[in-house]
This record gives sequence, structure tokens and C-alpha cells, in this order.
Amino acid sequence: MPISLPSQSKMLAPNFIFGVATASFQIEGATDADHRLTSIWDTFCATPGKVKGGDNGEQACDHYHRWEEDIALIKDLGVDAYRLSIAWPRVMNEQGEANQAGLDFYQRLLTRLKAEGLTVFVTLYHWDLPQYLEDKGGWLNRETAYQFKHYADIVSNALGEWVDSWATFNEPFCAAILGYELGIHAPGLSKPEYGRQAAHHILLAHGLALPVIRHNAPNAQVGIVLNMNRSYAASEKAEDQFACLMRDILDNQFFIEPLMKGQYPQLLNKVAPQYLPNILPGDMAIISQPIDFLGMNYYTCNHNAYDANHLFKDVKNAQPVEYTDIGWEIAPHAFTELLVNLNKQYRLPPLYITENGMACADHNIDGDINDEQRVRYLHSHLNAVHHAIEAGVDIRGYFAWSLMDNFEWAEGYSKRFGLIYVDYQTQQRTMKRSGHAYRALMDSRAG
Ligand code: IFM
Repeated sequence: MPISLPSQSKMLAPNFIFGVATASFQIEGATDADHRLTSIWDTFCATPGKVKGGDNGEQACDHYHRWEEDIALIKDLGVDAYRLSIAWPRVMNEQGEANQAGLDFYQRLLTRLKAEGLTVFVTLYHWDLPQYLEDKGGWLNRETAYQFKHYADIVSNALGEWVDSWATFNEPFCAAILGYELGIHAPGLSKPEYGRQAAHHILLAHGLALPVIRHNAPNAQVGIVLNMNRSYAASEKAEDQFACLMRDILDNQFFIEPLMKGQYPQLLNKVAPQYLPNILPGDMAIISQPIDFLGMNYYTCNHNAYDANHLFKDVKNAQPVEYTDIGWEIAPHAFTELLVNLNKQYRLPPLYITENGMACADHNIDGDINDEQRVRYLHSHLNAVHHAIEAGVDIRGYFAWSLMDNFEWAEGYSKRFGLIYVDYQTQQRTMKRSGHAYRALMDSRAG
């Protein structure tokens, strides 16, 4: 089955950007190279029971040494753009000075990406906080937001020449809530008030860094990447409708509303004030400065029933539906609805779909990785984006997650999201059927 779009789709126009995405800790490996500092994910991986199979990022896809081969693979896919992240622990030392050896790696990488004619999207923070900052409180410490501003200054100064688009953060929800409220990601803390305070400091860090990046890289666009799932109620019952509303508020609106409107969802004051962080005067104005784009990562939807202790609890869709290998419901219609609803709620800047994809239990059988389910997923979700554009949402690009299989956080290497299969024993890369199908879609645009 091919991945196709209606022939009149705006997504086939030359100015719509197609790309693939990765993140530093998930692919780079080489955790000891060139004076790299320890990150919170190194520590988390080394803590027994935190990551499936005891996996860690020491080797990952060895991209730190194989980046030339990986750029050739990006070119093979025929895409316009590549989205990557910078590892903070590689490019700074504990004194807060630049680590030139780490910056050199990214300079080589970015120079080649530009020489290959690719548009470069860089994320400054995709979860690998230096451990020494966590030891001082991490994102619970307001000072970390100022450290991030300094880091953004150093990196945008050193690398600005090659970067077309800067995102300050990837998925503040995951960094803050999974890391500090639910304890399932690094640093593994779990208190409701921690998650929201960490989120506030991350959003503050975003706002503090914006003018700095704009100053250092005036020709690039600057924004932030949020992840969102469409929330549904488990039933028509008022209490389940309320649960759904709270899920949407706590997971989605809590992150977008401060950016777009300079406030946290007002309903929290009434029904769940324990989820409101400490805010200092002026913070919300810093957070809500205009951005050039909003990145949106979408994978799935959720269904919610009322729970007296936690306001909502996840339930399975009562309808027979398809799930991915990581257990996420496949719901392309929810993707369109999410985008259209956000567009009604907010005056959004241009959007990029900065991640979308699925985990499949892939097997390499004599060089053929038959991931037809992923091909169907990409087809249906790209068409969901098309429908959102038709409904008036300003979407400028789409990045498949991910270029290649990689370290899937608490799932270790057990879940594969790549368009390219990675054999972790040999580090051999093999294009999956989804990669070939994505390439064919790219080719279909030519002329
Ligand atoms: O692998 C992650 C990525 O790092 C952030 N967004 C979701 C992906 C799949 O879980």
C-alpha cells in the first residue's frame, strides 16, 4: 500500500516541509566522549528497575560516530528537513562554560546537513538535563530556567549559522509530569505539586530564552514543541465528561494556555488548586511572548472515566480499535479534531507537526522489514493533517517520528518507531517498507 494524499492537497505544494525527527539521548550513544557530562537519563538508566531490560544510552544508535551514514539515510528518504536535538551535557561544562569539543560535533553535523540542502530544525531540550543541575533541584529549582537561558545563548551563538528553526523545549508535559509528577521518566520524582512547578519553570525557561535566541539567530524561526493527545469521555455521564475536561486541562491546556494567553487554565483555581504552581510577578508575560511557530507532537487519544482521587482515570475505548506495539490507540480522526479544536480555541501561530509515528514489533527478515501497519498509520495520519489544513488550520510541515529505531526512554530498545530498522548488535541500518513508502510520497511531489 502506498502513502498518498489527495492530488490537490496543500501538503504536496513545494513550500510544505516533510522531514524526519530524532533526539540526542535516543540516538547518539558515546556518553563518555569529548567531556560530555552525566545527564539525568544516564542516572535514571543506571537505577535498577527504571528502564526496561536495564537498557541505557551508552551506545544507542552510535550516531555520534555514524552521523555521516545517518545523513546519507536522511537523503535517501528524500525529505526536505531534519529535526534533531542538542545534548546540553555535551556542550557545557559544570562551570557553565561552553565545551568546544561537544559544540564541534554539532558544527560538523549541521554543516553537512546544510551542505546536503536540508532544512534544519533544532530542539534545545529533549529531556537530557545535566545531572549536576538536577543535584541542585533540577526543574524544581527556578535557577535552572536561568541556566537554560545561558545554555540557549551559548548554543544559538555557536550554531545559529546553520539552524533554520529553533524549538526551546520538546514536550514540557513529559519532561515535567512524567519526570517529576509520575516518576516514570528521569529524574523519577513523584508528587503532584512537583510536576506542575517543574512545568512552570520549563515554560519560564522557554520565555527567558526566546529573546536571546532571536538576538543571536535573527533569521531563524523560534518556537516550542508540545505533545497532545485528544481526550474523550468514557460515557455521556456528567462525571465522565468532567473527567475528560480535567484530563484535557491538565495534559493539554495547562501547557498551551500559558503560552498563548499568559495564564494557567482558570478552572484549576476552583476545582484543583493543588495543580497550580508558584508564579512570580512577571512570569506569565515572559512565558506568553509571541512565537514564530508551535510544534505539535501527536500519537494517540485517551478515554477518561471519573476517579475521586485523581479526577480522571484512563479506560480503554469501548469500541474495537487498533493499538500500536506500545499499546496506544490508533486514532487519526482524533488528530484532525485536536488540531481543529485548538485552532478554534486559540490564535495559533503556524503549526508544524514535529512528531507523529508508531511503534511496531518489527523484524528484519533477510533485509525486508514488513511494517505495513506503520505504512497505514502514516497514510491515515498524513491525511488527518490534510483534513485539518482543509478545515483552516495553518500547518506548514510534518516530521515522521522517527528517522530510525532508537532508545524509547523507559521502554529501552524494546519499542521500535523508526522508518529505518537498527540492528543494535551490528548497528546495521535497513530501510523498512515504511521508509520506502515515505520516500515514494516524497518523490510523488517532484514537479
Ligand atoms: O520517542 C518519543 C520522543 O522522544 C518524544 N515524543 C514521543 C516519542 C515516542 O514515545
